[in-house]
Amino acid sequence: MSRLKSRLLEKIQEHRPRTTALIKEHGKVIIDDVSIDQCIGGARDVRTLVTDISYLDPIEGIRFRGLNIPETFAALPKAPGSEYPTVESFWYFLLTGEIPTQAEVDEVVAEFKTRAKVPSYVYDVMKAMPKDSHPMAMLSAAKLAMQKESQFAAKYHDLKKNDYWDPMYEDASNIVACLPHIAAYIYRLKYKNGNIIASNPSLDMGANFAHMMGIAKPYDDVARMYFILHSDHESGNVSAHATHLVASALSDAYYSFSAGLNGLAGPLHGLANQEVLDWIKEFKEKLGGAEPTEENVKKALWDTLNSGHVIPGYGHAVLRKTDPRYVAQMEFCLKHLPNDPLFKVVNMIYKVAPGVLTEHGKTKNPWPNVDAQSGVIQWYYGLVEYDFYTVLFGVGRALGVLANITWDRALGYAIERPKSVTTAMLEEWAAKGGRK
Ligand code: HAX
Repeated sequence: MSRLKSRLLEKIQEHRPRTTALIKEHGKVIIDDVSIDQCIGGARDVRTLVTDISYLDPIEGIRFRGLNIPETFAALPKAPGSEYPTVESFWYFLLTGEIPTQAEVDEVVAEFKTRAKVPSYVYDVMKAMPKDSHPMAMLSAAKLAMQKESQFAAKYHDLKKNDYWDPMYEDASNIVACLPHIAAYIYRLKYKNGNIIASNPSLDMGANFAHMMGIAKPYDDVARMYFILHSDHESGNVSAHATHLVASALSDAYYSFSAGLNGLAGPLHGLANQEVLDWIKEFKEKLGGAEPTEENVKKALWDTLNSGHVIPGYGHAVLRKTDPRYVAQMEFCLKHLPNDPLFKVVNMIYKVAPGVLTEHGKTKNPWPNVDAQSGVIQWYYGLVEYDFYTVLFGVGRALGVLANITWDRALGYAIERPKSVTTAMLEEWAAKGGRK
């Protein structure tokens, strides 16, 4: 057993009595109540999920295993000559909650190379899809096609519930290791005439992804930063929740993660990074060569709102301030591409949009989220095919959601089944002032 897996097992064994005690000794303690607007309005703020992988505070933003973004970047071992930690070190951290030593990271890097075996039929599935298929449909189809590789599906009949986490961990690790290969393949197949670049087994995940994409340094660090930043946002967001929900039926990690990707592909969720670039492109076309100014940005934002659409990259279901993932990427831009014209437009939108959205008066959070900034960096390094951006998000998101469902199985979380009510019931309880 690898050091990561045996450490994970120790952590699971330490953790199990806490979950058992909560259910057995404190199971009936009330932690929340639910109002009609939460019931109709997407269960916002209703506390009915448990995860220890990450926690999202409305003001402070994300903490991965207790560390905020700068703390996470500072604490984890870096790739040689790199500003950012390896993705492999972050995977170890998400699974165990511990900062790995360099030797432990090296072991995961080596292990991922043996796991990164994408069967040839998966490439055939992607090749067989229509040329104009969305890259997210290709990514999801590739993952779903690989389901027959699932160790969980093959073994669970012969296992006790306490051991389910083991093949789940194996599947999760294999998916994480294979994803950069599949993503780079989609990119080169779709946008580079199928001119595929073979993997370089001497590189860590971030560097190998940059290599397979055909993008020079420091794109290796961009990849590491991007995958880590997009990994997790506690388990209530659509992609994490969809993955968790499907896994709760004991569906394996391939089925579950493919479902998560399908949710990520929605414009209110991960596809927003594509929509942001689309919005900027349309805005620039309308300017017809004129320079962007705060005035014309403001007018374009109002035009979008008045046509009944959302401003992509702004607002959040939980956050009530600028997303720290936005800030982390902005700091990267300030260091590496401060004079980039697209970065300047994005900054101009940042200056104007919160005021416009506040005046518009609908959104609870007028500040930017991760997706408002992420495309700029990709564009700067030559990745201008922006319908690919959500695939990058998906590769990162795998880390969080797959660590999460491995722990779901370890702690024996139940099949998810919230209760539905009818409109007539809500009307009756509304008239009585509550469900009495
Ligand atoms: N532009 C215009 N209106 C907005 C808005 C925005 N950026 N954000 C929210 N609103 C509107 C909502 O559409 C809603 O209007 P209705 O009452 O007419 O339905 C109202 O403000 C209240 O919404 P809210 O409570 O503030 O926000 P929600 O929790 O319902 O939704 C969303 C959160 C992220 C979906 C929302 O802010 C949005 O649509 N943003 C734009 C799309 C986007 O950037 N999505 C990515 C979010 C981050 C993420 O998940 N990345 O993957």
